[in-house]
Amino acid sequence: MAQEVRIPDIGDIDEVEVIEICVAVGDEVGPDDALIVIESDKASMEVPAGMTGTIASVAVALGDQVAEGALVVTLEGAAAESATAAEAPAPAPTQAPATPAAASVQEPAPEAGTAEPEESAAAPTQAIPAAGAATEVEVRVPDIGEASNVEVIEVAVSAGAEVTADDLLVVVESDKASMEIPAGQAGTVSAVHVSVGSEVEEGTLLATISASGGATESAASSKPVGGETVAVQAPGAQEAAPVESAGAAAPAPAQVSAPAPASPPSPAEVEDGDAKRVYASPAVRRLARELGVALAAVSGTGNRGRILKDDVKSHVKATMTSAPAAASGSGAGIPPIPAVDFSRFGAVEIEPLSRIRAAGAQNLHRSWLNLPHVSQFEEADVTELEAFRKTLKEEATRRELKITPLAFIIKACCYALQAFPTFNASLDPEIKNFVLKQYYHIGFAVDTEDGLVVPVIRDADKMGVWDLSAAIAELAEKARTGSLGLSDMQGGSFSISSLGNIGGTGFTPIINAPEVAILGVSRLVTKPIWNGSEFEPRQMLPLSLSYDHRAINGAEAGRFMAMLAELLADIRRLAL
Ligand code: CAO
Repeated sequence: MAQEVRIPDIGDIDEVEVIEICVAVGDEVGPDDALIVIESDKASMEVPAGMTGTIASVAVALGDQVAEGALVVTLEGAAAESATAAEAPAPAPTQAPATPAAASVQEPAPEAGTAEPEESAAAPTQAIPAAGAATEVEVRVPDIGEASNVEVIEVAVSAGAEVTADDLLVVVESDKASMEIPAGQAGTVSAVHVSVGSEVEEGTLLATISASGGATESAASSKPVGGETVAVQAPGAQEAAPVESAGAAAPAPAQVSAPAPASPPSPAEVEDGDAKRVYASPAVRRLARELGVALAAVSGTGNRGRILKDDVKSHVKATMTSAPAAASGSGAGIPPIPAVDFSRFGAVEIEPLSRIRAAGAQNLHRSWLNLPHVSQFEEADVTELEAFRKTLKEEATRRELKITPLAFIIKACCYALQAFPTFNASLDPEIKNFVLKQYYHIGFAVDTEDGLVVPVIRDADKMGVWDLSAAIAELAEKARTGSLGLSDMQGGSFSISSLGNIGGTGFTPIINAPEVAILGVSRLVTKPIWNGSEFEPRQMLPLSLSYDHRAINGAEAGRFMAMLAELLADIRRLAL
């Protein structure tokens, strides 16, 4: 037999608005599943099914104004889980399962409890005195119906904040409803007595506000707390009648109520101020917490800017999609570079990055963000090396090879890496161990039309200069014809980026992580070098080493580079 689910007791409110419909005909629901979300001007509340069954019809639409007892849905095959829900005799309103939710929709009555209502009832209080006199006002949790312990899920102010009566102080949430508690009093927040996660109940002190005159007068229950402290229950119905002070001589405690906004906050109100006020149902807040989403960052597409579940999901999707950009732009809290419409400034053409360039960009940025880079500079006197290299040119032609400084540099690097094993290493992910490689696979950057690639010469330490020259030529050719295999680019233990054929006096290459160092080579120049008695023209090769400072310290880098310079200055040392 079909069962009807109706709007439960919503306290003194005549009508509330349907702001979310969570089910459709045919949906299977359980007792705790929300059917709809309704909202008054201060609180939103889910109406749960209260029983298990299949939705046969939905009797409300978005935006409907509904009153207690209004039909929400009919359920087929309903198995009553709660007596109140199952009974549901029309036209009597179906009572939702007794949850704090129902109560929390109830607007707090002016006379409802402060911390010690009985005293306030007995003790007459006085309205706030003349404008300009600073008065401490306590803001307490208003009547939240039957809910005994609700959780503070948002604290919108901190000590020192200036607030108006309508400004949000905290948001509390029970299982089924969330409720915003406004300041109720203009002034400066002197102290906030709760934090996110605090469990509060009616009367719990939330904040103290130093009100400087002009507070709303009210006869809502209050109690003198001593000195100039007064109590305010927020949100309370307005009540203008001031009552007499108990103590004529003492600074007059006063009674303040929080004027209720006439209508739910507009999107503008929701986002007013620095701390964005979020406007979302408990279910949405719960979802956001589960997904670790800060609701303040989500744009609401619901009525009046309300954040819906779909908005939270879209936000997560958008964040995930932009993850590479985040990693390369905003991941670890790095603010992204805003998108600019350059066509405003002149004609532009969009050219997609090649696959190699796009992948390279990710790798480079990942390394840049993860590794603390330091660069060490050195100049090697390669006059003798260059003279020797020239003598080899003829033989190189016979061998159909080109012999460049790079082959000697690779040879010298292998030698220095053997002397400094931590340069031929990686750090383990926990940064607890060096992984010292017993092989010397040297990568070298090759500039291709599609972008930068880094083929690897395996066991470079075992090769002579001719073999190295052949390997450079072969791999560079493969790189430029796009025929490098994966294995040609894997396993490097140290890298070299040579711009010597292009120019430049020095640069800071980015480490090819998880390697810990990379050598940059710039264009050699003939310079006057002081030999002790005169300036002599010498061919100087600018070298730069970028290293991961977690793995290598500055002194080690200095020694490594000094050794490299010595080796290149006198390549006979490579034979030692
Ligand atoms: N100073 C002066 N001349 C140099 C030099 C240097 N440091 N290095 C090379 N040269 C000369 C060579 O001797 C050669 O001239 P000769 O034929 O007269 O001897 C000429 O420059 C061209 O050399 P090359 O480029 O053909 O050969 P290479 O071994 O120096 O470099 C390769 C090979 C593949 C590394 C290079 O072609 C290349 O692609 N470099 C770009 C690397 C790059 O883009 N790095 C930036 C990466 S971002 O960090």
